[in-house]
Amino acid sequence: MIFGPGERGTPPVEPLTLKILVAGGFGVGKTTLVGAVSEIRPLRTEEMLTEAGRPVDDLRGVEGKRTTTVFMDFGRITLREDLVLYLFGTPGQDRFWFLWDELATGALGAVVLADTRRLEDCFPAVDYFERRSIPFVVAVNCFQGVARHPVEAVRAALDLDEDVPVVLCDARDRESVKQVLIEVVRNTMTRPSDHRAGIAT
Ligand SMILES: Nc1nc2c(ncn2[C@@H]2O[C@H](COP(=O)(O)OP(=O)(O)O)[C@@H](O)[C@H]2O)c(=O)[nH]1
Ligand SMILES: [Mg+2]
Repeated sequence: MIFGPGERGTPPVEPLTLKILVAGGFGVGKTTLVGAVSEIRPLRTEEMLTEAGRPVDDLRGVEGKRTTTVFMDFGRITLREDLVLYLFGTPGQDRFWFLWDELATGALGAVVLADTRRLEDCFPAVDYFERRSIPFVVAVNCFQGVARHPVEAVRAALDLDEDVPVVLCDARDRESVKQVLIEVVRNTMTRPSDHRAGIAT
């Protein structure tokens, strides 16, 4: 026998790969979340943050430096053998919004991370995905392990549609983040969306 019993009659399938964005305000835990679940060494952005701290004018004339779709976190997680997610953490600083459109291309779904102490920080991300009809899940990062506000209060404060899931998570915890991502996939798959066309296999 060339093939093992489990492989008989089941040709190997190329996994479905989905591009997922991770957005939210500065310091809300995006880098932490991507790092918690990624199977590949996450591309860190510390050096970019240094870059970000410079006066904007400093970037003039050195546009070459912006090769940097690197102004973001990147990670990969195999949710199932046939389902792989590529995670792209979006930059939190307003001045990098010009990168978002490029980043959003082909994105099937998104996580908007929220910190209930600074809920307003995620308004721009919520707006952005609503306007582009990219299905998203709001994940409340429970700093100190506690939900300060019930999920329904967060929903009301963000004025979310009924069909936008709001979940609680700990961005440092792999299992917790996995649950969030499973919710993102479920939310993406159950919604008819033009973005489905962006699925790459
Ligand atoms: N206590 C606690 N700290 C967190 C949590 N998530 C992130 N942090 C910390 O918050 C800070 C900002 O997180 P980071 O992932 O860099 O935020 P980003 O700007 O959204 O990428 C870091 O020092 C993290 O260690 C959390 O769930 N609980
Ligand atoms: Mg970060």
